[in-house]
Parts: sequence; structure tokens; C-alpha cells
Amino acid sequence: SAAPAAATPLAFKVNSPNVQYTDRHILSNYVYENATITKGVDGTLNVNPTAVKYQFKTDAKVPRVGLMMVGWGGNNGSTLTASIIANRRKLTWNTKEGVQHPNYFGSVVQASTLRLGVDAKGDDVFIPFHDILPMVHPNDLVLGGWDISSLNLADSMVRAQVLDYDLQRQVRDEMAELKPLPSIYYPDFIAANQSDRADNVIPGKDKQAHVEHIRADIRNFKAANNLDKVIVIWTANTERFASIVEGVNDTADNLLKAVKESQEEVAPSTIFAIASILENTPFINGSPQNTFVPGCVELAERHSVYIGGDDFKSGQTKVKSVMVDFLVNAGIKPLSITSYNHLGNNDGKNLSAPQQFRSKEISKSNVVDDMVGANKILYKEGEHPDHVVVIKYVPAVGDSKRALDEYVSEIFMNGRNTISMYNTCEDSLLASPLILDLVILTELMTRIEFKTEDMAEYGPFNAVLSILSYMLKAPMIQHGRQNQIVNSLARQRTAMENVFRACVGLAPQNDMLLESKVQ
Ligand code: NAI
Ligand code: DG6
Repeated sequence: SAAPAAATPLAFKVNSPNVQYTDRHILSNYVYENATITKGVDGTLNVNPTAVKYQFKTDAKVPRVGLMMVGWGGNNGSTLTASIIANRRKLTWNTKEGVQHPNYFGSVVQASTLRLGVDAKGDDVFIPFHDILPMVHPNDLVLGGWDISSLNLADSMVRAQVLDYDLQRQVRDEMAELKPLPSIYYPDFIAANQSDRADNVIPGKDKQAHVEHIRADIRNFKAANNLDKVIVIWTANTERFASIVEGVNDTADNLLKAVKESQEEVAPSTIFAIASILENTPFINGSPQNTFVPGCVELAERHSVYIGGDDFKSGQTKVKSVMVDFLVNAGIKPLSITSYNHLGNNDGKNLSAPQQFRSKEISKSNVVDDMVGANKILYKEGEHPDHVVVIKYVPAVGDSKRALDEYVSEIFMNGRNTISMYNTCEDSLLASPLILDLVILTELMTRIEFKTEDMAEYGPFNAVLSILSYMLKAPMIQHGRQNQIVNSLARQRTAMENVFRACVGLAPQNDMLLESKVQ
């Protein structure tokens, strides 16, 4: 048999008896320390420190990866595609501010750093986030996907009105060659105002045939581009929520049966998720709807295929998951959070329909729950700040979304503090780098396995990738653990860093700085 492929060159090596490097893998022995707490009859908390031994095994060979976007011809899909081409070709373009250069700003993986440790003088040493473990580079992703609109990617980019003209001009020919595959259109799931762009649809109403069609698309794309792996991401229109119906989408078997029977409540996004899972292909949901009905989550767990969602956390909600964390951890009590946004792109148009708005309202509203629930000094059981979310469609502002937020908090001695924010930004330029992070980190997770002392073999993590929470407004978590969802942006980032550090045998990040405190 052929020799195993060699690992991709590493950015650093850890010198420790707990870390081993083979031709292909990084192996680490790691002790996960935590504490379990019980309450005594007198109310005393009994705290028992715990230490569980883990072994992590990371395949250090970066594969050839394909990214298939559902909604490829939308603002996010076309912006991301053009931006990757610009980065690959190192294009420059002129604007009234002068010559511009491509970058990956807004991507945690590509444009942020991570503290590795300290040097001999005790000064912090930082590395690019993507150097913590071997990761695929965005320039190497092979791009493809589906859209119900037949426009090629060049025309989609023009329609989106996001990138500067001089850049559009230079990528136009390459983009024109890219054409979305026909997709699944069940008009009832997205706004009626989208019907005029649905000219590229897979015919018929047979949902089983649709699953098979999408599975074949994934297989063909993989074979045609000689890919090791594909990741599918939903960046298509926000759908309405599907009703959870007993016998239809509550279990994996019922969901598969519902597909065979072409049941009404199986949404296009769920068809894509099912097809991806059955093709052993991770599926990420960048929109708010409940694509991952219980039966779909069970299917992913049954097949050990990673899924992640829901809804890209790009601007207003990201700030909220910082602001409320700050306020509550400062002992300040948010009483009301009022969030308005208006935008004029096709996403805004779709969200102007009540059912699609409702999906977005739900995903934008739960983001403070864990932070509020963590502080019983400020909030009584069941108490919660008033939280209102408004979205309006204003065509004139295009992709340049406006977000207005007001936080009213109770401070010392019944005082009031009001913080108002106004944020303007091209929505697709915030969301596109998140797509990259989601894809790159999901792919990385497919190469990491772990083993505890109770396990005979290495195995994968739970199918629901909660490690992606940083990039998602309504992070999904393993079934039955809903009250363990973390929305705090800082905690979400720390979780990512520490899991990857564990894979190279490094202790969790801490900011104790004992070196400088004791000398
Ligand atoms: P868009 O409306 O420009 O693009 C969506 C694309 O999906 C359209 O080209 C449409 O034709 C296509 N589409 C609709 N149904 C489809 C189906 N069943 N199969 C294949 N294609 C289909 O929207 P945009 O701005 O690109 O956003 C995409 C999604 O990402 C939306 O659901 C939005 O809510 C979500 N999102 C966007 C954020 C942002 O900052 N841009 C942040 C958070 C979420
Ligand atoms: C209006 O809210 C349109 C939406 O698609 C948002 O742009 C998107 O959900 C981003 O929301 P946020 O809260 O992360 O800025």
C-alpha cells in the first residue's frame, strides 16, 4: 500500500513528554481540569476539583477541500468568491482613497493572533491563529454551489453592489465562468418576493429525488475537482421555521420517511443537510431557520457527520455578546436592549416578510440568556431584560446595513446608564470572512480525534460543533445540553483557543502573569 501522506510543515513544535509528532499526526496527552459542585443540605457548596486525562490526535496533513455554498449567487456567496480570487491573484484596485490590496480582515483564522506563551524576558509571543494547527488556506478552497437564481457569479457580483467597480472589472471574466447548480425551491419557505429570481430550480416535488440530486452534485463536485473533502454551507435566503411534527421530523427515521413521502414540512435547507450528512459531508447553517430539526441532528449523530449553526453572527449581535457580557460582569444590570436595523439588500427584502423576519428575530433574541442567567445577584430567577429586535427593508441603503442599539442599565443606587450605538457596515463584507472561519475550522475538526481512559479507540467529537459558536448568533449545542449554550464572545473565543492548545499539549490560556507579579 502507498506510504501515508506526510504532515504539512508546522509553524512551531512543543517540547514536552506529553506531545509526540509522527510523520502524519500530532499526539498530545492532556489533563482537563474542572470542578464538580454539589449543594449540601445546609446550602454549602461542595466543590470537587476534577482531572480527566485526554489524548488528542490531529491529522497534520491539510487536505484538498471544496466549499459548496447554497445561495452561491447571493451577496455573501458572490462577495466571498470575488474576494478569494482577488487574494489568490494578489490583485490591486483603485478607489478614490488610492490603491487597495486584498486581505482577509474579519476572519479570526486569517487575521487574528493567539498568545502562545512568553519569551525569555517574559514578553508575550503571538502567532497567527491559523498556525496553532495546520489549517487549509482560503486561497486553496475550491468553490462551487447552488442557487435558485441562474445568474453567473460575475452578474451576481454586479447585482450585489458590494465590491468596488475596479475590482469587479478585474475578476469579471473568471467569475463569469462560475455558474451555480440548480437548486431546490419550495416557495412556501422563503418570502414570496423572491419568486422572480427563481429561474434555476430542480424540477418536480419529489423530495427523495431532491436528496438524491444534491447527493450526486456533492459527489460529482468532489470527483471533478479531485477533492479529499467538501464542506457545505447554507448562505441562502432565510427560511421560515419548519413546524416540529411528531412522526415527521422528530426522529432520524421519521425524517427520512418524511422525505420519501415528500412531506410539506421538510424545508429545502433540511434537504441539503440530509444530503450532506448522507455524503459524509459537514453542513453549516448560516441562516436562522431551524434546518436542524431534531431528526436531522439525530441523523448527523448517527452518521458522525459534523453540523453547525445557526445564523452568522456578524455585527449587531456580535457587539451585543460583548456589551452584555461586559455590563453583567461589571455588576451593571441591563434592563432593556432595543435593536433596530435597516438594510436594502436582497436579504433585507426577504426578511420584510413576517415569517422570515420571525426566524431572524428568534436568533437575534436569545443571545444574552447565558450572561443574564449567570448572575443571580442582578437577576431573580426568570427575570430578563426587555429585548426588542426590529428589522426594516430600506432599498436605498443597499448592502450597507445600519444598526442602532440602545442599552439601558441599572447602576449604583438605582441610577440609570444609557448607551446608544450606531453602526454602519457592508453586511456581506462582515459575513464573508465568517464563512471562511466556519469552513476552515469545521474542516480542522474533522482531523482531530480524542480518547479518554474509558475509550478503547480514538473517536470524533459530538456531531454538533459547538466550537463554532463564536461565528454564530444562535449557537447549537449537543441535544439535552441547551442550558450550557455559551453566547459570550470572549468565552467562545477562549473555548476555540484552548481546545486547539490542548491538541498541541499546551495549558489553557490564562492571564495570571505570575512572572511579572512575583519578581
Ligand atoms: P442574498 O439574498 O443576497 O443571497 C441569498 C441567495 O440564496 C440568493 O442568491 C438566492 O437566490 C439564493 N437562494 C434562496 N433560496 C435558495 C435555495 N433554496 N437554494 C439555493 N439558493 C437559494 O443574501 P445574503 O446577504 O447573501 O445572505 C445570505 C443568508 O445569510 C441570509 O439568510 C442572511 O439572513 C444570512 N446572514 C447574513 C449575514 C450578513 O451579514 N450578510 C449575517 C447573518 C446571516
Ligand atoms: C438584518 O438584521 C439582516 C440580517 O441578515 C443581519 O444582517 C444579520 O443577521 C447580521 O446580524 P447581526 O446581528 O449579527 O449583525
